[in-house]
Amino acid sequence: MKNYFIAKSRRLRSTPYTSRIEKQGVTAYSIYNHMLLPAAFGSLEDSYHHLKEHVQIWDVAGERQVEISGKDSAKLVQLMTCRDLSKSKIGRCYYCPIIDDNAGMINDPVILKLQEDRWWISIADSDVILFAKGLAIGNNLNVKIFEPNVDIMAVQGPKSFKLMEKIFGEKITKMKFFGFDYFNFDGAKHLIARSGWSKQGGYEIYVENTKSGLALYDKLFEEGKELNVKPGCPNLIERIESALLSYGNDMDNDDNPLECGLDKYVSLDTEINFLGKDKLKQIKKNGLIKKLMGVIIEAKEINVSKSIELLDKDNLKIGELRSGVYSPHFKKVIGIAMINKPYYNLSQTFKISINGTIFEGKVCDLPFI
Ligand code: THG
Repeated sequence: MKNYFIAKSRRLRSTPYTSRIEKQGVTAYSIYNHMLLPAAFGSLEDSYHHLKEHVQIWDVAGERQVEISGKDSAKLVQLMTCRDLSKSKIGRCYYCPIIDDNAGMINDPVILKLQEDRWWISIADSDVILFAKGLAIGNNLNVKIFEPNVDIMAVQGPKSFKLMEKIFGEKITKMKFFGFDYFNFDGAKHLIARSGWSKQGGYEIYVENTKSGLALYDKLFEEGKELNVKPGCPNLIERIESALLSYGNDMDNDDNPLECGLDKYVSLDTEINFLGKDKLKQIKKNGLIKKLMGVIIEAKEINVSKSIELLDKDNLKIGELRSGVYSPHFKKVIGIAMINKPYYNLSQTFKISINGTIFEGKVCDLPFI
């Protein structure tokens, strides 16, 4: 497969860490929220094994924040998500589907409650700020909405706890999953959450003070030497094995949160008011016409840059593959696919054409591991 260079420009925003990761050997970029997101540091498989054993520092500044503050901020944030935030607490993160009036997915961010009237929506790759502003204007809400200068770096992997303890002390190891707190470094206060887009454990540092943040970036590498720290990025193999969904890849505006298996984050039985609530109730009553499932394919290689059809033995389309990768754990290709009714039951088999060759596969549950 031929690869192409990214023509950098102001529109494809750099991050404060870009010059550092380029010295450290980044080999591929993706674009996320109009910003450079590192996609590889050499071999994907080597990075996967390293992430599962050691600790990595990730430039995930592309996970931009939409700050919503003001008297009606809680009302607006709730209007945007089907997850019940009425009992949400300051100092906690919440994984929340954002949906439109048709219950179609707009985004699947992590929402941080900073104060009763101040929130950060840590977005996946779509322009949530425009949706939020439109809703605020249309509903006459008293809110301020903007993108603050926050550039997240993630510390991920089993040794992330040891590394962060070396710098911030024992207190940081006591933080609960999806909790956040403030920690001082080099004269600045940093919001640090126990979260991240891997299932290997770790933290996300929401850097507002760039100077101190860059000093912290360097300190993490210095202190991490004895823990075999390396630069890294969200890893396609690890995230598919763990079934961390990727907006724009695994799901988009044509899918609703129930089809995406996000039932845990859908509250239809409380009094909260959110866009698409009636539509979701109707969808639930009628049953799903498609569902996001895992698939295992008897192949050793795949590159998914657009949906690939999955066919049954009579060549009828049963669904489409949306992400896929060779998994060293299963020694096969695994993927995330949208499977149509009535085929979304376990062990349904299918055929798939990868680069002109037909392979067999079967449907399975998510997550794989
Ligand atoms: N961290 C932050 N912002 C983000 C992401 C992140 N924005 C973009 C993108 N990632 C949003 N998508 C996800 C998807 C899954 C999770 C987080 C963000 C996640 N899910 C856990 C799971 O599925 O097990 C836990 C969810 C829960 O139980 O609350 O972590 O990574 N800042």
